[in-house]
Amino acid sequence: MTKYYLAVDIGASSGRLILGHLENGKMELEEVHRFENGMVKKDGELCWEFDRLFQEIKNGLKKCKEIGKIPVSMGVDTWGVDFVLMDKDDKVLGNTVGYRDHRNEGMDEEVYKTISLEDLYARTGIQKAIFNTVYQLMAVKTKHPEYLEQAETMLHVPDYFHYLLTGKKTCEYTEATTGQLVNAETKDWDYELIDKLGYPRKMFQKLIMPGTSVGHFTEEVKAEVGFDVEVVAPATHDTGSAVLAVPANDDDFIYISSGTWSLMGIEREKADCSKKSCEMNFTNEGGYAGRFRYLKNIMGLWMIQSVRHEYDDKYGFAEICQMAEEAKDFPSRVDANDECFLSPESMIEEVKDYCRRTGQKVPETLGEIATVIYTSLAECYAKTAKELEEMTGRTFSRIHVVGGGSNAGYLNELTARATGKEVHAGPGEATAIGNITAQMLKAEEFKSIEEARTTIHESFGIKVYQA
Ligand code: LFR
Repeated sequence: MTKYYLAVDIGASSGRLILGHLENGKMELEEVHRFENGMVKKDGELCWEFDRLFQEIKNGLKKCKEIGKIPVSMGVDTWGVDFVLMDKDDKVLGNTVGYRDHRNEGMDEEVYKTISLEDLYARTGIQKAIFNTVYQLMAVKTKHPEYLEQAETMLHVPDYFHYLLTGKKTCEYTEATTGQLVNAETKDWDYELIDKLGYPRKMFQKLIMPGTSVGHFTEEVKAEVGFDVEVVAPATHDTGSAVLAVPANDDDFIYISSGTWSLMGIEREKADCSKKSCEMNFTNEGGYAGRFRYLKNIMGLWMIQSVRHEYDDKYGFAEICQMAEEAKDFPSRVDANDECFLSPESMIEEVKDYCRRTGQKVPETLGEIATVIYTSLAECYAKTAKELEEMTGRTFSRIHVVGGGSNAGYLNELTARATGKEVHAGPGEATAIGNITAQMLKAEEFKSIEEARTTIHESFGIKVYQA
């Protein structure tokens, strides 16, 4: 009997349910369901539609039943930092606001009244991003203190879906670290910090590590989807899952997990919470098996996704790449890490405006705009690679690009050229593969991460771009 494992991988722009199994020593994937995602405006706030997403998860589960492939286990991964607060009756308090909403503006200054940026970094090792949970909770405390007063439970997004599936409240470690409230040394909630900031201690659930069983389906879910299965937490932070699926076992490389964001960095045994690292704004996110992801957030393909959306999604990503290549000599560049690109009214106007403000030629066509974005991203990668080498005192000879963005051939070429390093692109479904891998490790289908990564390398085509 084939043993299937199911990954529910929900990113900021789409979600999917993917079954994985081993056959003749190779990992095989089968996508059973895919759906759109994105933040929508509600009462003037940018919100996630968790009810709809949960229905999509159940629709995907029903499809597993229909095709007769009931998995051994399943797990959910999503983006980081976002959460729900629930009251004593487990009712969600307020809107399910997403991290790009403007409520966080100015919340850094509010937090620094209690603890400085440097101290926050020294304790957590997490880079400053205005949307980290630590700042979002300050926005709740400032704007809706009644929610914090009523809150009994805080769950991050994957934990919330695990809760809806099983009725069990857990907080998975890798996702929790993104919020900037977990101590990098103890790998547990930093309760002292939580107390200082006036966030109710009781709402933080005990942390569990990836590979831990959460529980079985509730009676309602069982009745609706027609079967029961064990829910096993993967590295529920999508980047954590993606990096687990990087197809290499040496350490002579930098990875880029390329999706809505580009997360560029290396794996490390210990966090670097030094002042210098803080100044460079590198982060130490918690990973599978207690490893750290030392990386930088780069705005990434969000910029292209947003531009594409403004053209009513008329063109596919491959077409946009092609148009960019045709306009490849367009000279302007933007800082792909500038906060102005985080949540602009219009990405097209923001890119044009940036070029205008900085005295550069203003792009007009889709191809020109896309070329500005792609070349700027590649330059940002090159700068980040240098910074990583400076921080570690090492050099790295290649870059592994994993995730959906690894299909952007033109960007891979630009990256190889800008960094002077070989680019190895793929697998595109790294996040789902990493999610499945954590479940397979739990089930002892793999004996070690090394064995899993070798299998991943042998199972999925990897395209090499020479420097
Ligand atoms: C990528 C990601 C990044 C995180 C950002 C916001 O999908 O999880 O790692 O910084 O989304 O949560």
